[in-house]
Amino acid sequence: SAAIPAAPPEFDFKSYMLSKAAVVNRALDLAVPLAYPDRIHEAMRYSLLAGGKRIRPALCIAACELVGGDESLALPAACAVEMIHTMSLIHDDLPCMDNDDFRRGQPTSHLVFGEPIAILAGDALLALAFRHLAHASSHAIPSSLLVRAIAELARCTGVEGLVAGQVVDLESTGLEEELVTLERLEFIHVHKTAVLLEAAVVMGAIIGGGLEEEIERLRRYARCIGLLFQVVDDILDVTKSSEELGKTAGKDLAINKTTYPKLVGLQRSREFAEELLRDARLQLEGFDSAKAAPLLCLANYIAHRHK
Ligand code: GRG
Repeated sequence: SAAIPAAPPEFDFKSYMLSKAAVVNRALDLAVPLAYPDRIHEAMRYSLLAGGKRIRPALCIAACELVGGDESLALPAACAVEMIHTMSLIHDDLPCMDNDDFRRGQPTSHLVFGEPIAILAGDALLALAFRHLAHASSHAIPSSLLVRAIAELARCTGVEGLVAGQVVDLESTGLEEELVTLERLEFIHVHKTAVLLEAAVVMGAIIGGGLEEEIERLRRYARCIGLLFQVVDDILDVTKSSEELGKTAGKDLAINKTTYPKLVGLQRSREFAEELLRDARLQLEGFDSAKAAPLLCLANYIAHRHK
């Protein structure tokens, strides 16, 4: 479509993502060695190494590289954000939350290890994220920047971030349909999804030594693609559900939950997604276009993915 910006033709996005994922996977593997007590370490590794798309680590590294930092500088922050993401998925899947049986193509942690160990694996990953960030980066990065990055990650994880999103989401389940307003839906999406993408990008920009103005522009970019991620997810939910209706009678189908298409219709949702993509691209315009290619392609990928 005409709305899709042309990324520099020489930039190979797929190879970029695969190579970043490989680097991150290796670092995550090393960050959680098997040790006593075995079961908890196995549980941490089970979820962490299950093969997510590693979008957040890629965003973190790409932002760092964009402002002139090296991949290796951003790697501990990239791993930390993936640890937080993974722990939030483990807790989200618990019977007391979403009660899901599958995640990243395998049975959920609590089904394999039992609820107590799944909860503790989440807790351990939460603590490890900050330990890993503080420890692994301590020699290469000025401590003032590192402290800023740590504060950013903490804010986006806690009661101003993921936790707030989850609480409002839980409070919205079972509410009368008309009480789930666009405002409430947006609050949930921004806090459950956008904040961690924001932390990933902003940490990368801080650690890479970005100027204040660059950090803020990248923060705005991240907020756009974060919300975009969920709007597209909602659209896919609806389009997938109607395709699969009749095949599946699952609780995951969008018919049971509030989505953008439900509130504003499919057409308006698609327009909103295009607006968010345009806004995200706008934030990248001040940067060298070759250097901004990874973040540009990541935005396009999030907008035009099919699952
Ligand atoms: C953070 C202390 C703390 C507790 C957890 C449960 C909870 C609070 C928050 C829920 C957060 C949640 C599950 C948000 C959904 C995020 C989301 C968009 C997941 C899908 O991300 P992808 O597609 O997944 O990047 P992969 O598997 O590829 O990494």
